[in-house]
Amino acid sequence: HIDEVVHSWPGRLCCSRFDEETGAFLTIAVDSTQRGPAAGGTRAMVYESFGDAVRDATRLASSMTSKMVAAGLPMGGGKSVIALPVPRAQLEPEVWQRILDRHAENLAMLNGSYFTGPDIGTGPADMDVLHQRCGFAFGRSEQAGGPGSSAPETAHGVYVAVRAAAREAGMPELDGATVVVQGLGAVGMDVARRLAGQGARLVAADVDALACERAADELGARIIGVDDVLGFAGDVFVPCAVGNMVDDVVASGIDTRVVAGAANNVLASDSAARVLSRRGIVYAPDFVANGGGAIHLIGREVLGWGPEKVAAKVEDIAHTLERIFRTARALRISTDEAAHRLVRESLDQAAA
Ligand code: NAI
Ligand code: PHE
Ligand code: K
Repeated sequence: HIDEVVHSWPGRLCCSRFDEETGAFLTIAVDSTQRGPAAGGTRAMVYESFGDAVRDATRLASSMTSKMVAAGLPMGGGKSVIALPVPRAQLEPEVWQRILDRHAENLAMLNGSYFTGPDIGTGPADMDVLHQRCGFAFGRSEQAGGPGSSAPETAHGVYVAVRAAAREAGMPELDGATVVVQGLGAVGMDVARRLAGQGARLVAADVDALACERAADELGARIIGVDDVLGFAGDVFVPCAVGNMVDDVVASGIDTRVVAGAANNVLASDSAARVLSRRGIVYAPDFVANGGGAIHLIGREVLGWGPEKVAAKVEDIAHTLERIFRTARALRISTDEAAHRLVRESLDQAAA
């Protein structure tokens, strides 16, 4: 596994540390610092192997580079992955605090070439701790002087992306459209609420029964099994759980006209993008659709923007996507290839 990572990742630095006392394996990947210090969240979850954790960190770090470029933010891409011995919810609080201490030491060692933030398994309260220990963390709680959770602006951006992709697929309105939401966490639930507000019919799945209950009660969502969500017939598929869900086989079975969501690295391979494209499914590239969180964190904490400016920049995701859709149509390439092409052009221009 490590071999595969080393040979295929074009990034700058990937460093790992095993903490014997807690059994946590901590990795930080810095993909690029070309445009500014690297930034990207800390993901804390259970992995099948340490190799999987390193691979996730490096791929997610590269996606952060693309996300920053696509959103026009003056930052590079990085990511932290903490492979936990048991799920976060089952960790004793002292054990988690010790893991955060180790992570803060690692961040301090990178000394500002990389700033972290929240991701799956971490939130503003953890950023409060990391910031207090070492300073290199975005997304502190408002009580601690930070801008608060990135999830609402991420959800705002995903909503904008769903609307733009639906327009491209010939659906100017979502009233009565069937929208299939995978994952009802901080982002998924918020997106679902915004779509329900537009009259969409919600179909949703989550491994967490409580989250499903809330979506059914509050939003009238029809709840389906987590294994049924990927091929469910509808108009829009909104992945808001974990990544690597859509490989070539899944892409061949997706039964919606649009795929637009929050999950980072939703496509397991480049070829999955081509399968979707061949089937006429409009895919909003993940690193564009889910840029709202980065715009919120970097906008508020690096660029000094207020909430209104952040919201306006998040609305611009629609224009970025329209440009990508036009390029894909003109060059007869997938939207994912078109998005990567725009990122490469922008990086090359800056380097020239
Ligand atoms: P979260 O942890 O609050 O929610 C994820 C939800 O997915 C949880 O409710 C979980 O139970 C559910 N889930 C996990 N595996 C599942 C499965 N196999 N099927 C169905 N549901 C499953 O995380 P959050 O913040 O909502 O993020 C969602 C996704 O969006 C993640 O992939 C994250 O990396 C990405 N993202 C989040 C941003 C943010 O600002 N929060 C920004 C950009 C991307
Ligand atoms: N983890 C989120 C993302 O993937 C939010 C984030 C953005 C965290 C930028 C840190 C820096 O976009
Ligand atoms: K989180």
